[in-house]
Amino acid sequence: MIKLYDYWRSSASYRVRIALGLAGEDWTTHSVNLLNAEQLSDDHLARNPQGLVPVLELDGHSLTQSLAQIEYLDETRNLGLLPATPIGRAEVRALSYAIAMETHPVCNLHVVKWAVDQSDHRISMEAWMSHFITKGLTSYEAMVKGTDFSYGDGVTLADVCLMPQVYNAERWGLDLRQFPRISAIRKTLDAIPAFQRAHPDATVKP
Ligand SMILES: N[C@@H](CCC(=O)N[C@@H](CS)C(=O)NCC(=O)O)C(=O)O
Repeated sequence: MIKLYDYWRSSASYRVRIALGLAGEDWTTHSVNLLNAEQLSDDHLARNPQGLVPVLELDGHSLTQSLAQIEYLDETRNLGLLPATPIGRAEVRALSYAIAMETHPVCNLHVVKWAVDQSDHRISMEAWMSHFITKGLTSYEAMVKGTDFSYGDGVTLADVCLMPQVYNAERWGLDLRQFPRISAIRKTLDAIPAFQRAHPDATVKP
């Protein structure tokens, strides 16, 4: 059985849950409670020296980094999350990285908490999140290359990265109506069972 070490509200874990669902795989969830710093326990550091979730155990391997895990699933389960052409793959990766490598890392809890502490609380967590998520989604809105999906006519890696960021945006109080293209894509993705099953509200909590 596939094992996913995850945390229900972790965006990176949410991405992998979507990909597992798209692959039609079943998995067991092993919750790593970030609020109790379980990601820094000896057991978890042995699984991932970076002290991050998710960790995915499958096919006799233990994988870290959500995009690496998703690309592994894509290649071994033929999910078609990346287009067939080099330019298509470059464009989908650009959308995916705009979320996963620009927006998400600066909104990671340990980053934000450090900024709040260092500023003696002159920076609030809400203001930081709102600033960086708005910046990230504003760029994404201008970058999308599809109407119902982020790119073309089907689900790609970009959509898998987008939905957890949308969840996070709403969690921090952003009004998504300012992003009409993202809102339309979100409506399509909300109707897909793999996206529904991966949603934090449908997931095992610690
Ligand atoms: N680039 C990594 C990011 C993973 C990551 O940031 N995970 C967060 C949860 S979404 C985490 O474990 N944070 C723990 C912490 O901040 O201490 C990936 O895509 O897997």
